[in-house]
Amino acid sequence: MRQDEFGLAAPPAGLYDFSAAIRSGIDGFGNVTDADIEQFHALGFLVIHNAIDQSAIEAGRSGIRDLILSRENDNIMYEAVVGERFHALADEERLDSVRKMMPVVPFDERLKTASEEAALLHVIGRIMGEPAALSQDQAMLKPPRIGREKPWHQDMAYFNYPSQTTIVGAWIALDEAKPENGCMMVIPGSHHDGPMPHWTRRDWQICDTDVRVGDSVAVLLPPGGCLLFHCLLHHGTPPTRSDKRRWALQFHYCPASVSRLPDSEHRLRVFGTDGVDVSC
Ligand SMILES: O=C(O)CCC(=O)C(=O)O
Repeated sequence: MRQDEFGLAAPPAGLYDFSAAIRSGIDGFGNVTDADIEQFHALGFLVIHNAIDQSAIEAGRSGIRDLILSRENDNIMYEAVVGERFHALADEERLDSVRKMMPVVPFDERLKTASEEAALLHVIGRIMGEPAALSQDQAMLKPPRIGREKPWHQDMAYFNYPSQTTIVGAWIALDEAKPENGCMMVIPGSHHDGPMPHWTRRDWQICDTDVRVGDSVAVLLPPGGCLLFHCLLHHGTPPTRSDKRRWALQFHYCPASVSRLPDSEHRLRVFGTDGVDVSC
């Protein structure tokens, strides 16, 4: 397996191809038309710019900042290259060492407010054909220079729900997200392929050789932009060596009438038994 400059497992060369990119988006949730909803079902995603305004962006950033700096927060996953040094870092270094926090909504009113944004819930409800309920919430961060990849995967491989459930992810950029600093990459229409086997490699992921790299598209987002995506859409994010921080909030919503399954038995049967005890 290839290694990166930190001695960690690296993606094969060419796994993230930035030659195709989406730079535009619908201007605000209020302008999502019925044709856009149909497009979501056809392509498995929708890009919205100005999904949240500047004050909501600032609120999201300060909510995340306060959680990272809180010494009582047990939900922090820091970069492997930082390791146990994390606990002794000064505040500014700490901010640029965290990869993920989950959950965040129960611990910060500003992030809870972001997850309950009425216009967002309304669009997701239109996609699902019924009211949406929050099922998972995360801060997804790529620290400058060291942010690791999230290999190609389907989010449904991490969720214990009946197979036909349409769970929708909302990935909201708090910083500009582009290929250099690890933006989201998607394979349009791949949700129609159904569940793919996942394997424990660099993560719980689709096998690198099963990724249709030539069909992939980078989704460039300005701060406040949002990618809505289907839980079976193939997606991932490349590693970053950029000096630019990439912070995002990620909320997953399920149809309010659907309940989580009591255990992972069904999910492992569908996606493969490597996935015991994983969380997205
Ligand atoms: O934000 C990232 O880097 C990865 C997000 C993602 O694809 C996920 O958590 O499912």
